[in-house]
Amino acid sequence: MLEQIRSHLQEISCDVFISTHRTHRRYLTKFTGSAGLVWIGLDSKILVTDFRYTEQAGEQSPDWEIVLLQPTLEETMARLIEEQQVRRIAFESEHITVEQLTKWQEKFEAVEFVPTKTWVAQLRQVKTQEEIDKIAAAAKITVQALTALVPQIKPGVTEIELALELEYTMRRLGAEAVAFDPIVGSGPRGALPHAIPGDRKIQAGDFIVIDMGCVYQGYCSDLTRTFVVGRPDPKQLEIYHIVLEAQLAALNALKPGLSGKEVDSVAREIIKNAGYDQHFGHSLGHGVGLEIHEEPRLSQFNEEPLAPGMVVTVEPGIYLPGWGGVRIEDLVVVTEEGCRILTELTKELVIIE
Ligand SMILES: [Mn+2]
Repeated sequence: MLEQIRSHLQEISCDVFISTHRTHRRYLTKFTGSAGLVWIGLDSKILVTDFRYTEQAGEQSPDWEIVLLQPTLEETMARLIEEQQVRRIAFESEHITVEQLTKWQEKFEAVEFVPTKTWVAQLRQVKTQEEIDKIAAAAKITVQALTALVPQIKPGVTEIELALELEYTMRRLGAEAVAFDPIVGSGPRGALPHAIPGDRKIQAGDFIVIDMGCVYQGYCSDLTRTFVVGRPDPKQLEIYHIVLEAQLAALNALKPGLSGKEVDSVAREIIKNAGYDQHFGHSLGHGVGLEIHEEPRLSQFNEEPLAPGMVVTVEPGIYLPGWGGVRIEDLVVVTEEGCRILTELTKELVIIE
């Protein structure tokens, strides 16, 4: 991946690419510390970090030259700029504050700071086998935790209690953290796509949307299922099966070469033909990796072709204010022929008796 960054550097006549973004730093160097600067020159690769982390950086990033940050980031950069005779520095305009940039420009008057976007985010879209294995392990923990929760879903239990149980189970199964606070939306609250679990008690007749994920060795997972408490009524069955049909059709269609927009459209058409397109107000899916939401998007705004090794969610939903909602989400890896589901768990409507 350094070759791509170096070729970008040559295209815009820069000497160095720098990044202070934590996730990018981890992706490029494997260093997990909370502070540091990645410095990639045409023939140098340096990780600048402070006293707290130099030993850890040496262990995690043995192929990188580790430079001690001292006494400040700017003083350390000044030494590197001098040593390497740097004239033009490429920086990440999406991740550097105006204040930081102004400080650099004032301190290094002879250096030109050139804004760049998405170089690392682009690289991160296609996962290595090692990354896919970690995401798959996170997905497996997530599936196990939700499976273990099902017998505990019953009238009288609150959304908060269910969310807490999920967090605890995922950690106990080996997750290092939750990827995001679990979403548990019961009854009418299921109409909020990102419902914050509350004191509401589960009742007979509820649909319950549960959306959850964990982090395993830095990598995230994402899974949603919708359950019904007691016998579903005809409207619940209708909505559930429209969402399921849309989800299965998108999974079936998903393959390299199709754009995020095309895959989104497969699901959106089905929901539209059923008359509920106004109630599917989010995109079909998103990339998952070191971050829970990353490129590529399965949305009307992504016309880039998908490629093998990308990991995305497929999560159509229908949300009816005052009534409730249904979302069904799987995490998949794009393969040569189509896609492989990492969150293997039934999608038949599970009826909680
Ligand atoms: Mn998701």
